[in-house]
Amino acid sequence: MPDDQKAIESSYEQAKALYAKWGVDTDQVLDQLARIRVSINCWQGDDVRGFEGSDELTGGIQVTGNYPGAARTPDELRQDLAKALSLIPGKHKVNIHAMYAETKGAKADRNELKPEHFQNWVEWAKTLGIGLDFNPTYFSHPLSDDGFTLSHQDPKIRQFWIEHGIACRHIGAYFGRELGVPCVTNTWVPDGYKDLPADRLAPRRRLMESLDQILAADVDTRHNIDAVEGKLFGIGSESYVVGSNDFYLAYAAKNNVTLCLDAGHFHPTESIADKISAALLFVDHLLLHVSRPVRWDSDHVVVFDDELQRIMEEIIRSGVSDRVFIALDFFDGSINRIAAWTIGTRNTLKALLKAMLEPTAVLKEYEAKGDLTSRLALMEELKSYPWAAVWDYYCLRQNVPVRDQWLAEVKRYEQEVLLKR
Ligand code: RNT
Ligand code: ZN
Repeated sequence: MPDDQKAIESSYEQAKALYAKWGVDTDQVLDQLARIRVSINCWQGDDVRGFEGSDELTGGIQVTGNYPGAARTPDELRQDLAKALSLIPGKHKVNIHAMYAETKGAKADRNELKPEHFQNWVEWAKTLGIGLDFNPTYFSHPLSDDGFTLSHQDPKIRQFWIEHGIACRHIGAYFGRELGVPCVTNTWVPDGYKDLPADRLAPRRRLMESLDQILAADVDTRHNIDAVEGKLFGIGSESYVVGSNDFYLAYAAKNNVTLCLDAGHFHPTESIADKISAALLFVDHLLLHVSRPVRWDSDHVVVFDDELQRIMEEIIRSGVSDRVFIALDFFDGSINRIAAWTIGTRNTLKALLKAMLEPTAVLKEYEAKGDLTSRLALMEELKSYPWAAVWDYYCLRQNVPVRDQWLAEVKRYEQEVLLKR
């Protein structure tokens, strides 16, 4: 056994003993962590370009940076994703968008997309034992150029997008059926105004009616789970977003669909962590877009910050990990894109692990007894407990690089693959 491995194992044993004193079984925690699938956003790999030949990203989202090596083809994107997945412990999901269809040269507009256009993705996912999630693409298309899609005042344009939404739900069900892991199909539309609207109501009513039509299509809910994602503002929709959080919270509760909370889509001091327990009393499932807002941007690579830890703590403390789908949503073109995936996903898993290692029962007991001093004292002391030793051991056991060792692998891949593109 190499020295390094011995050191990791003995640190783990020490950590295990410390957590055991609080009644936490670290072995069990690692089994629990291994059962969680994080949905990794494919669009980090190609700067949200897709394979439709369009160079322009619209919809009020933006990627900056021109780090070399962005994936240009489906095969390159899958190869890069597979590389990232090999550096991340556990079995996960990959989240794709309708614009990543492969129509093999045939013309298929967004409303004509079919499962067969995603067959390569499914076959690839099967070989890796991962699941797929899906998103209709309501941006980067001529019929979204004036900033409206499902809430457009022109019924023909609305109809086009409704058809797209329905097509995507069928594709989602195909993913779920083929892969044996339900697919979450998430609807986000960019619709909104840069400046003050005279009518806030009518577009919202149209959005509601369009969603009703999309969801009325008969799709097997065992394989496809529908989610809706709101937003506070986008670039070019600063004054008004049709699909706001209030709109979707009410819509999801009333129609029993999954509510998507994107960490970057709220006022700066508002935290999605606090929304989880509130929303889950009224909807069955939540989808999280784990992201990091920085000033006006909502999509920086996820780092191990307080917000990330609060989100994961809420999921674990409330015991709702089977009702919350965890997906990532960020895009940074200024750093190595495989590193971006690896950093963001490993951080998400670390925060989950740290939350799972918490003796929550003890904290809740202090709280019930009114001993808020002990509650705060233990919460703070736990921050410096050796959870990182448990993480290192998990990586070792899952056969992925321990600590920063993954970086050398990414650098090698950059030399051998990315810089040759
Ligand atoms: C945009 C939303 C949405 C997108 C992806 C690409 O503000 O967050 O989730 O980021 O669908
Ligand atoms: Zn999002």
